[in-house]
This record gives sequence, C-alpha cells and structure tokens, in this order.
Amino acid sequence: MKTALEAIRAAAQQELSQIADAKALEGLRVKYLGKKGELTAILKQMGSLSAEERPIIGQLANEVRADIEARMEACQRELKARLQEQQLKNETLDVTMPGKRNVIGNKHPLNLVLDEIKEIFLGMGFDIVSGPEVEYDYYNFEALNIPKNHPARDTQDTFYINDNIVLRTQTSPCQIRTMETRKPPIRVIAPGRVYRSDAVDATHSPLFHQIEGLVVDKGVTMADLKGTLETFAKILYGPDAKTRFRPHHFPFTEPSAEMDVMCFHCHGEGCRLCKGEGWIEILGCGMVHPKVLQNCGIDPEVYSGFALGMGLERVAMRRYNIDDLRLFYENDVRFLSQF
Ligand code: 2NL
Repeated sequence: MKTALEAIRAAAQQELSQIADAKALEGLRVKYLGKKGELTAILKQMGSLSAEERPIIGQLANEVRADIEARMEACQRELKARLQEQQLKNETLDVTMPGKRNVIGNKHPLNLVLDEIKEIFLGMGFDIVSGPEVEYDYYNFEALNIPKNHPARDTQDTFYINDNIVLRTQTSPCQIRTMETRKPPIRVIAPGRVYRSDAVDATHSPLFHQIEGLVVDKGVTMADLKGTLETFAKILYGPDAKTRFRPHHFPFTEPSAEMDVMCFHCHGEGCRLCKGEGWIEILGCGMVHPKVLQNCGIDPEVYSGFALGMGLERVAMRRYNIDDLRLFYENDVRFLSQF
C-alpha cells in the first residue's frame, strides 16, 4: 500500500508538470482526489490493514493528499498568472500608432444656399414657419384663390391623395395657416419640400424645394416689396447686383411680378449663362390678393401685404454653376464633397 501511495504521488507530480489549462487541472483533481479517485480508492482499503500499519499508512495517505493539493494550488496560481500575462499582452495599446481620422461630412449644397437665404430674412426680422407636406386641397389651392378649374389643379400637375388632400405644390399653405393663427404684423418665410407631377429631367423633379415669404401689416405697399427684394438680391448676389421687375400673373397676388437680376457673368451683355437675355429670373412676387387676406380672416380694407416665392434648386444651380438638377438628389459623394 505504501508503494501504491508513493506511485500515486509520483504520477500526480508528473502529470501536474504538464498541465496547460484550468480544465485539465480539474480533470486531474477528480482523477486523484475525487470520490472515485485513485487516492480515495486506497483509503477505502484501510480497513484491511493491521492495527500497527493503519496509522502509518493513514499518515502517509494524508501527506500524499496534502502534497497533491498544495501542488495543485500552486499550479492553479501559475495558470492564473499566465492567463493574466497573456491578457495584458493582448490588450497592449500602442499610443504611437496613427489615429483614425473621423470623416465628417459637409453640408448639402441645397442646405448651404437655404441657410444663406434664411439668414438674410432672419436679419430683416422674418420668422421661419413650416407646415405639412400632405396638405388639404383648401390650403394648397382654394384659400390661395386658385379656382376649381385652374390648370395647376390638373392631375397632370398635382399628386392627389384623395379629392380633398394633395401633396403641397408650394409652401404657401404654411403662410395661409400663419395668417389664420397670427395677427399682423406678420413677417415669415416658409422653406420646404414641394411636389409636382413632373417627369425627371435636367430641370424637373417631382420633389423640389421652395422658399416663400409673406409680409402683412397696415400700409404695406409695392415699395416695401421692391425694397425688401432688392436688399435680398444685393446680399445674396453682392452689392453690385442690379434687379428689375417684370409684370406677371399669379392667382394669389395682384399686381404680380417676376424679379430678375442682371446676369453676373456678362453684366447684361447676353451670354450662354443667361441664354442671351442679360438677365436671370430669380423669383415671383406680388401684393397679396385681397381675396386671400379675406379667406384668412384679415380685413383687406385695413391690412395689405406682399408675398414672394422662389425655387431653391434654381438658386443653387446658378450659385454653383450646376446644369443638372438630378445631381442634388443622387447623393454621389464625388459631387457632394465639392461644396
Ligand atoms: C414662384 C412664385 C409666388 C407667392 C408665391 C403667396 C403666398 C400667399 C399669398 C400670396 Cl399665402 N402669395 N405666394 C406669391 C407670388 C409668387 O411664387 O415663382 N414660385 C416658385
């Protein structure tokens, strides 16, 4: 029995020296010290020993067990230390490595121009208002003095959700809503997405952006309209910008006009950019039609106002010399990163 115990001690020692991980160590513990382990098997045979042998073998068995336990503990400590060392090695941070540069995008050209226009009007005391893109026929057409048989209402031009609801074709409904809820003096601009049932080409898109403006107060005249819009043009195109107003027609303004700026490329001579005209149209405008004021509960005998509307894409195309509208929506990074 004594030799059997010494053999167990030697075998355990030998196996422990080759242990590579915690799982193997646990296997070894079961093999020698477990309930069905080799050492336990020996202890179970103690009953067959003589009275003299029993304490000697008992003591030796305890020694061997304590020895194996101590070695296993040491082995476990070593495994743990090795694991920690490995972890530290894996997590080493080389602070001298070059950093990863964060790619920060830039503003979309339409937003660059929109921000500029907003800033100009904010500087003149205007508020910015917004409203639904899915709009009642009433706000988009009826309130704006666009009668039932007007060509703008044709299904060719407008997206209908149902008989009463459309995708707004202009941002004027925001201003109708503003006149309904605010009392004059009113000075607002309404930028936003608008929709027309157009096929896509270089100058048309079923979705585009518009900025409308509205001023309503006592004693507002055509002179206020001209002064405000000339100031706007001089800030947007530079102090030398020359403007002219041409008579036009809109159902919601009377009188109505379109404003041109003198071509900043040929200075009125006529060139490719202005198609030989010398002038470039930039917006439509006019004095708010008395019926429109009335529709919003504003007495046209007491108040008057002017309004304007412009297409954001057209302003941006001229500003950046872009000849195809589709570039704004394709979001090709090679295009976008140029601004
Ligand atoms: C254009 C012309 C225009 C308006 C929009 C307007 C709004 C209200 C009352 C009266 Cl609430 N008028 N808006 C007025 C004149 C022209 O837009 O060429 N747009 C792209």
